[in-house]
Amino acid sequence: MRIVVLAGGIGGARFLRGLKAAVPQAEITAIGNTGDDIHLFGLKVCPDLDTVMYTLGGGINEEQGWGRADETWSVKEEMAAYGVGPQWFGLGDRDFATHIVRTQMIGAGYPLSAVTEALCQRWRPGVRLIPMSDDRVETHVLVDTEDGGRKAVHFQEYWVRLRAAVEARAIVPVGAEQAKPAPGVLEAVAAADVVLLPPSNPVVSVGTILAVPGIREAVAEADAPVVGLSPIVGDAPVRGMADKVLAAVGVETTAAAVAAHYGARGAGAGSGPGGAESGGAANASSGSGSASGLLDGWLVDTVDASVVGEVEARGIRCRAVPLMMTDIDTTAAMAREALALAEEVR
Ligand code: GDP
Ligand code: FO1
Ligand code: CA
Repeated sequence: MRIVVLAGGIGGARFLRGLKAAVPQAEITAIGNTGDDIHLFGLKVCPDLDTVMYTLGGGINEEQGWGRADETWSVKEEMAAYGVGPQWFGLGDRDFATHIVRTQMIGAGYPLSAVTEALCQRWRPGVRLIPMSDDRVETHVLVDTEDGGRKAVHFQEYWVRLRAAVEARAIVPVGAEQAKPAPGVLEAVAAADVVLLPPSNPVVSVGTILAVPGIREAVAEADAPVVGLSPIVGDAPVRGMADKVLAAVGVETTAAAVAAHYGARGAGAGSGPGGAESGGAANASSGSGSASGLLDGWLVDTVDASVVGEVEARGIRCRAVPLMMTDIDTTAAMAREALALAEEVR
């Protein structure tokens, strides 16, 4: 079975780990979000790709969910001693090596997809990890300034330095419109037996991937069923800042509203990406020109069972099952439920 997953960082990575355990024989392609990428200290850092690679390859700091296990911080301390920042972004020594290899290869002319493949030869994540694009895309967040104006900050600055404590007015995936899907992305979606939207951030992870022209259309038109798992449980993101960035695109923080945002396949996208009601917010996914939504099926957590009828009324098959990724077994059970729902709607 060929499974394609549009993956962000922690949510995507943990789901993929459960999916691998659930269907060890499957050929899994993870299409990774690169909108979180940032250039620091002259190096290219790809947080979501690395989170997937380290999580599946056994190198992740489990408690944190990002960065390397057994990390040390000498390089960062030495940089600070030279007065070179930023201090607010935690790059550890082991992680630095990844960014040095990546930046060196890009400097030598290799595209990010080839670099990612090379890095994965060490980590052997057991899935094919492809960045959404080889072209540079950077998610920026529009925030208010003290003098009553607005400014755009890099997503990492919004999340890590500002701790998402200020309101996000709009989300802008800078460069997405000009970006092309990386080699293999559209082919993988077209050849898939199932496409899964994991419990990743619907705006700054999945939304950014879908903002690369061609990817959203490929998913909407895939022969395979498309099933998503809600990243919102009990009207709250389990972790992270999904509530803040959903508000920026005019979507409520509920499992039902996220389903409506993605929209039903074959129907108008409702409030969702590319839909007429996307509110003019500069969300990644607006303006694609495609009328169709994305979902055939949607899983919500059992605490959100009351929204099943509302989601089904939109033409999306919906089931309520436990969606907390507490360990690999519970996550594998989630993956099996998603695949069972895909069979139901096929
Ligand atoms: P990021 O790039 O590290 O932010 O990770 P993703 O975009 O892949 O996933 C982040 C999203 O995962 C957050 O919006 C959370 O709501 C969601 N999430 C994290 N842990 C869980 C979980 O155990 N269950 C569910 N359903 N969602 C989760
Ligand atoms: N998240 C933090 O909250 N603080 C950090 O200092 C930080 C550093 C960092 C370095 C490398 C990396 O791959 C990820 C890192 N993250 C850090 C996580 C990252 O900012 C975000 O969680 C994701 O980009 C959100 O999608
Ligand atoms: Ca991310």
